[in-house]
Amino acid sequence: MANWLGYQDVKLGRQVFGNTTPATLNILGRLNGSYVRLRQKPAELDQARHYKRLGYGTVCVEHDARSLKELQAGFQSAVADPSLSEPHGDNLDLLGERFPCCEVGRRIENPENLPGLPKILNAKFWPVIEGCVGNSVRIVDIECYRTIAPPPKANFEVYANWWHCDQRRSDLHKVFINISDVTLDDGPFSILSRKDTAQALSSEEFNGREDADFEVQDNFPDARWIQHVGPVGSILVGNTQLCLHRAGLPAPSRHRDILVISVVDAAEPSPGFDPAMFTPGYGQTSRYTNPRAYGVIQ
Ligand SMILES: O=C(O)CCC(=O)C(=O)O
Ligand SMILES: [Fe+2]
Repeated sequence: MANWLGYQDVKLGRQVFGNTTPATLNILGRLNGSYVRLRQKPAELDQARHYKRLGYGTVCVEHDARSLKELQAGFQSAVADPSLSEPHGDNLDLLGERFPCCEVGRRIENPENLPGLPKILNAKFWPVIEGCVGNSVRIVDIECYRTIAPPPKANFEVYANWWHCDQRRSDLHKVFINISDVTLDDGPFSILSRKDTAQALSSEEFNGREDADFEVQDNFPDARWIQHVGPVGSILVGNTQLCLHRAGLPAPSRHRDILVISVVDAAEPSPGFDPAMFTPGYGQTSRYTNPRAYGVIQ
C-alpha cells in the first residue's frame, strides 16, 4: 500500500511538476519557499531570477586561498586514511562482486571536521549563495567525496552517474564546490534546466534511474544544461529535485573531488558555520526511505 501510494505520488509529480520528485514533496517545498519569501520580501536579483527559471546557477566567491589549500590538504589525507573515509558509490556490492579490487570513490565520514571548512563557509559565502537562490537558507548537510574512473566494463550505475532527480523536498538546494581542478575529463557534475527536465520526462521514454544513461547532446541537442568544470573553489548551485542531473564519469586514471553543501529555504537563516545546525543524513531521511521500491517511475 505504501509503495502504491508512493508510486502514485511520483507519477503525479511527474505529470504536474515535470520532475520525478513526489507531488507531495514538490508541494511542501513550494509552500515553504513561498512562506520564506513572504516573510523576507527579498529584492529579486537577476541572478535569482535566472536560478528560479533554470534551476541552477554558478556563483563566484573570493575564497581565502590559504583556507582552500588547507581544505584540500585535509581532504587528501582523509581520503587516504581508512579511519576517516569509506568507499563511495551505488551498487557497491555488485561492484565488489564483479570488480573486487576496484574502488570507484571515497567519502569522508565527518566532513564537518575538515580543516579550513569554517573559513570557506564564512560570512562572505552565504550572501552569495542566498543571492543566487533568492532567499535565505539554512545548512542541513555536508558531503565530501572523490569519484574515480570506474572499470570500463561496469555496465551499471556506479555513483549517481545516471540522470535522476533527488526526490526530496523541492525547497532543498545543493551547493557543489569543486575541490580538485575539474575538466571535462574529470567527470564534472551535470545538470539540465527545469524546462528541459520536464521536456525530457514528457517526450522521452524515461523509465527511471535504472534506465537513464543517455547523453544530452545526442537526445536533446537544444537543451540548456551545464557541466561543472572549473578550478578548485568553483561553485555551482542547483535544485536537484527540480532538475535532472548526474555525476560525470572521469576518464581512465582520473578523478574528481567535490564538497556538497545541502541547504533549505529558511526564514531564520543559519548564523554561518555551526555543525550543531546540521541534520546529518538529511538526504536520506527527508525522502521516502526507498524510492526504488516505487518501480519504474522515479
Ligand atoms: O557527484 C555528483 O556530481 C552528483 C551527485 C548527485 O547526484 C547529488 O549530489 O545529488
Ligand atoms: Fe542526485
